[in-house]
Order: sequence, then C-alpha cells, then structure tokens
Amino acid sequence: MSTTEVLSLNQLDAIQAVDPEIHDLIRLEERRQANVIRLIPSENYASRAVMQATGTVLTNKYSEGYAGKRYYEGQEYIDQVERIAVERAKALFNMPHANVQPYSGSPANQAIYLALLEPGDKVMGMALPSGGHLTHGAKVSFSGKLYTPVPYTVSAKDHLLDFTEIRRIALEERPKLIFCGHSAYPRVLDFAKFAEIAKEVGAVLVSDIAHISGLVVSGAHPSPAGIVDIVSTTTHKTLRGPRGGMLLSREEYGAALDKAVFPGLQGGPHNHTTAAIAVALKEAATPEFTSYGHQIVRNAKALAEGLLSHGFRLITGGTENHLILIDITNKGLSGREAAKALAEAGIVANCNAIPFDTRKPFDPSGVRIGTPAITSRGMKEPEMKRIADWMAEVVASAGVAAVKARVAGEVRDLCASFPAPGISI
Ligand code: DSN
Repeated sequence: MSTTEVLSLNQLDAIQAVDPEIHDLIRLEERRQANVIRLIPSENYASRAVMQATGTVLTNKYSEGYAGKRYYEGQEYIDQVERIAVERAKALFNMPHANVQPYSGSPANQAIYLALLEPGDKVMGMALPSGGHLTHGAKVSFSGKLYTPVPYTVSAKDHLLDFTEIRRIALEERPKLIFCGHSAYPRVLDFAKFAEIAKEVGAVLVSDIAHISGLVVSGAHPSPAGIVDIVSTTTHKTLRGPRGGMLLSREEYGAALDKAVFPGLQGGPHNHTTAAIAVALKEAATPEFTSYGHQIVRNAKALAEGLLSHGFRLITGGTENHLILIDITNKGLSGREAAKALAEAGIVANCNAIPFDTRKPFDPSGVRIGTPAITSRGMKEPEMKRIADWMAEVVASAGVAAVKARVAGEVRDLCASFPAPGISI
C-alpha cells in the first residue's frame, strides 16, 4: 500500500493532534460500527467517497438562496455542486422538481407544512404506535401542536393498512394533507390507493419515503413518482448518503417548497452535505446499487423466516421491505430488555412500539430490526440465518452474561469477514 493510500485510510491525524479526546471517541465508534451487527433499520454505512465529501472546504461557504440566485458572492463552484445534486435527484427519483437543502427528514417535512398549510389545518398521517413518524401529526411534535392531526392506524386484525378505514376517516375529516410512508411498517406501500383517497377528498398527498428511498431507486419497492404530489426523504438510510434530507415534487409545488425551505425555515444550506448527497446519488444510480436494494429485501425476508422458525412473533407475519417489527412479549421480555440483551451480544437493534401497544413508548413491546447496514457489508441469506439463531439464543438467555459474551465474540468474527464500507479497520 502506498503512503498516500495509508494516509487516506487514516484521515483523522489533524483531529488527533488538536483534540485527542474526540479523536479517540470517533475511533472507538468506528470500531463499534465495525465489530457489531447493526440492525437498526434507519442506519447504514456511507461509503468512503460520501464521507470524504462531508469533510471538505465546502463546509466553509455560506450560500443562502438557490443556484444562480444567491445572497453572497463566491458561489461559482457551490452552484455547480448543488445543480448536479438536484439534477441527479430528479433523474433518479423521476420527479420534475428537487430541493436538496433540507437539513434532514424532519426539516424537510416541516417545509411541506409551511409551504401548503395554515396553522390549525388538518393533516392525516399514520399514528406513531402504528408505525408513523413524529412529523406526521404526533401530539408531541410541532406537527401535532400547530396543526390538527387526523391519525389513521393499521388494522387491529392483521396490522396491515386498512384502506376502507383510511378512506372513511379522510371523507369524514377532509384533511388538507395526507402523509403515507412510515418508520415501522414492514410491508409494500400502495401509493395508488392513497392517491385515490387524496384525490377524492382534495388533499395533497405526500409520501415520506425516508426509510425506503434506496429500495425505490433500485426498483425493490414501487416508486411514488407520477402518483403522489410530494416526496420527502432523508438521504442516509437505505439511500446510503450523508445525513440530510430532500424534497421532490410535481412542478406546481416546487416554488412553494423552495420558499419554505429557504427563507422559510433554514438559512445557508450545508454545502458539504449537498456534495455528499450528489456523490451518494451517483452511487445509487449504479447497477451495484440496484443489486444492493434487492438484496436488502431478500435478506430481510430470510431473517424474518429465521426468526419465525424460532417462534418469534412478527407484526404482519413477516416483511416485504427492509424492516421487521417483532412483538417480543411472547419471549417474556420487554422491547427494551430484549434490545439491551441483544446489544450486549453485539446485535444492535432498537426497541419500538407495536400497533396498539399497551406498554409505554420508552419501554414498549417490540423490537425493530432491518437489513440495510448488514447488506452494505455484503452479508447474504446464510448470514441472516446465523443472525436469527443468535437472536433466538440471546433472547432465550437474556440474563446469562456468558452467552452474550460468547455470541458477541462470534459476531465479531463474522463481522471481520464482511468489512464495512467506509471503515478502515
Ligand atoms: N429516527 C428515524 C428512524 O429510526 O426511523 C426516523 O426519523
């Protein structure tokens, strides 16, 4: 390996010199990410190229406004970066308008509210315990405090979306905006059915595809393009970019959304993030990424099969996307207890509410897992079976330190054979 290559794998030398404390913590986190099986379905490994873009001089530049119409001088290169990101986003998602400036998913959704609604207007979204997101009208969020939430849930019978009920609520409440797209729903979304309902009640339809955007661009999940009015997404989940957000829309909503992002909500865009988004979008347009998206789903299905064979109870009975929601209560543990035991064994998930949960959100009945990050490491179906076996063993003996320690060691060995993108150790 040449000196340049060694240096490029170890780019923290300046941090180490200035701030060894933070340097060491970054290195420890890097090691943690390398040595554990990361199953939190909203997390991933960004590529080295994406991470390099985030650590550039672009962070030094203010650029309030949009390409060609900025408030400060010196934008000749920043404009080009943002234009490239916008064009790649439009092409990849097949939507006529794109804004790549939202700082993340929640600010992207805030911009939609600001662009289209007045305080107090009705917004229909999936209730949080059913798998919705805070910004879709949860009472504790700005969306539920400043606007009038009209929640829908999944069916109590099978935990699937019940379009008869969603339509009934929409007809009764006449919301101005309807959100579809969820943080803990393991099934394919039927955008057309939502669109029919939105059209019938005259609502704007937003699909928040933060969780599944990488699946959408790889064809592993149907696309909302041409069906919904606005698409909101983060860029760091299945899309595997930097932490950030994007809005895509029909042309008619573009100007209002742009104005809501800036100057409505934000100041200068984070240009280093914009560059990294552009890089991630380029990566996401490759055949390798298409295979990646499909493998995420195949892995999730294999993991679900493995868990079912061990008697785990899965919400909706399985998965069609990247995530699995486990009702862990039949294993005699709460969601938090199970997630904690798994983490001690090197398998990192998050506890999560299940539909109609009777437990508190901080210690709910479920565990949410997903396959985006482990698929980025190249793990496939055989590894999913091993992970399911380990999960069963750890959950069955959650209080036994020796079991967790042994599994953590086996997990480390497996991880060593599947190097994580962007990590040099
Ligand atoms: N925090 C994200 C998730 O884990 O799903 C949603 O914003």
